[in-house]
Amino acid sequence: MEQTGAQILWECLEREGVEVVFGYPGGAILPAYHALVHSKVRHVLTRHEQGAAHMADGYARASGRVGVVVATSGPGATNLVTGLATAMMDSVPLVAITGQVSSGLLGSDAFQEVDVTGVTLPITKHNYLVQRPEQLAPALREAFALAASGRPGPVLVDIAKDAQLASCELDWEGARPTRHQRHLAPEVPQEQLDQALAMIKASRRPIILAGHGVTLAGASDALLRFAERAGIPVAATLLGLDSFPASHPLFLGFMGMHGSPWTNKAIQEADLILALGMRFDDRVTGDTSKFATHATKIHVEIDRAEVNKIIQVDLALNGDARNVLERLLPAAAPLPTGPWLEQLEAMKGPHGAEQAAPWPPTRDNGALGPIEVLRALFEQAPDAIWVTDVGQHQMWQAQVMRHSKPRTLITSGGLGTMGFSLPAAIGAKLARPEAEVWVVAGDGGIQMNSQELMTLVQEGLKINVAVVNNGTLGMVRQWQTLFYDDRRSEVAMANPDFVRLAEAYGLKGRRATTLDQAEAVIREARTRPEPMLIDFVVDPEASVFPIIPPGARLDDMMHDPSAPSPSR
Ligand SMILES: Cc1cc2nc3c(=O)[nH]c(=O)nc-3n(C[C@H](O)[C@H](O)[C@H](O)COP(=O)(O)OP(=O)(O)OC[C@H]3O[C@@H](n4cnc5c(N)ncnc54)[C@H](O)[C@@H]3O)c2cc1C
Ligand SMILES: Cc1ncc(C[n+]2csc(CCOP(=O)(O)OP(=O)(O)O)c2C)c(N)n1
Ligand SMILES: [Mg+2]
Repeated sequence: MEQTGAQILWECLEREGVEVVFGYPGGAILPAYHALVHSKVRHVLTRHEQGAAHMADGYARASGRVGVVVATSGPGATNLVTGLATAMMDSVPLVAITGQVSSGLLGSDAFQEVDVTGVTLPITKHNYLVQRPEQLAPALREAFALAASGRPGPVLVDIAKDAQLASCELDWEGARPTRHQRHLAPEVPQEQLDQALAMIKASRRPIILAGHGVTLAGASDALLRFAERAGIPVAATLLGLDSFPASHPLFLGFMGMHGSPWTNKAIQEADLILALGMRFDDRVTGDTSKFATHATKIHVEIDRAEVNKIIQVDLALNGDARNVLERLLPAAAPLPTGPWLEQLEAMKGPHGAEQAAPWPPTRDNGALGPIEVLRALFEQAPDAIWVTDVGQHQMWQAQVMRHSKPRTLITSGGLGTMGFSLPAAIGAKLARPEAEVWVVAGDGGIQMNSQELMTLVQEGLKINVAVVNNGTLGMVRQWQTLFYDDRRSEVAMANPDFVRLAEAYGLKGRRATTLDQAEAVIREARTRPEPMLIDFVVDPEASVFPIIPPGARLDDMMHDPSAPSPSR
């Protein structure tokens, strides 16, 4: 039976197991929206295509499944660009479907024509321009396979309007994907595993660096068993923070620019580094020429292009982190790491309960301390999914909260996209309806996609939104304070009344200016059935410490000059 390209599109999505897509209609994608009415796929109408892309991203990060976003040609498609780049940087599996002008008009500057495959070439894993209905199923099946296989990432399928309108028979079997096989995880040879085991066995001060790839590989359980069996402490990148239980005695905490001093120091003093699914981002290494110079380095990494890109390693295990760990496990034996673990415990001192050491919790000026707000949130909702925006509040969240399960921290790490959190949280809630979901955003970032509050209400989602409102672009202000003579250039922001803004959209709005109020409104937000936005009015002068100054060594951290001397 012949079907239109538009009908084939939705049937392919259904066969791929897609339950929900996030999108926004327009001229060149109208045939697809016409056919959508007969599809079982749920469509979430957003208020901006950027929001739709981040929702698909949040959906994917919370579930491990491929997120799907739909947009029209021209401005619809260009509005996806930031969302695609965000997903690309953090290895998130997405399929973006865009309408395109009819094939006969391509290249003519037709109404709402943009060369979307050209624009998105560097920010997608692959992309397709479909000009005939017969090309649709092969392109879509391959797009899903590519997005999810090997190192995940976004794939875009641009569909000319005439290909949506014309008809053909759907040949599902004939559209079986093959190209993704080149991206599948290579099998690590046994000799290399044996080499790794010998290196590990010879070490006395080993450390595991757990990254996002641990979660992507579903390797958290294997990591826990391996670390426990061998007695190796585990440090985490921002995107790896939820890959290992933070309350575990072997957990060393957050590494890198705003990580804890003992974690960074441990990396510098280690004699062996086992880096798992992390890509040595510059926020993680500090000065690369002085990074962990005493350590033998093993890198378990699925993407060969990441090996020896930033840090030269002694042994690369090019493959899947879970596969590698599960194959290492049977031969792993307890190492004599007792003295090393004792040394690390002593370095942590009394602050070891948190990922990092943000001293002091509150400046002594009577203002509500942002760190106290993050602590109060975490104390009341330790098992929630935390979806953070970008800036100081993002770093305090990472320092303070202690995740116990994978996929409970969703944040834009590599691109650092302000405006990410609210839409990503909507996607996360749709992926995990049973989970408690919180947004933690700055006053700047929440205004970058605040229109999605309406999507949240229209979809009837219970998500709470914490705005850490310091009345400023805090992270930029902090860099101006510390590294640009405290000259404050374009960082003070006039904000809307966030409580009334929330209420205009149909959420409950509350404000907290003291810790008592903060604790009470968090309690209220958690017990009310409807979504709530809380405006936490916090100290505008607080900075995130410790911090590695630009260009400095990993363990050459700057501490809060006003803080009491910590156990560094
Ligand atoms: C304001 C700000 C401050 C920041 N400060 C810090 C900081 O102090 N510390 C910090 O850590 N980060 C910080 N970041 C985040 C940082 O920029 C990076 O995003 C982060 O360090 C990347 O972590 P990652 O390498 O674990 O994850 P990714 O960048 O997602 O890399 C994952 C790696 O795992 C690989 N992989 C994927 N799947 C598998 C698999 N199945 N098996 C094996 N490998 C796999 C991928 O190929 C990739 O190389 C900050 C970000 C912002 C916005
Ligand atoms: C889209 C985008 N534009 C600019 C930046 C640069 N930037 C990084 S943090 C930051 C300030 C964020 O301010 P706010 O959302 O209020 O959070 P705070 O740092 O105050 O917690 C800016 C402007 C960015 N990361 N993303
Ligand atoms: Mg702010």
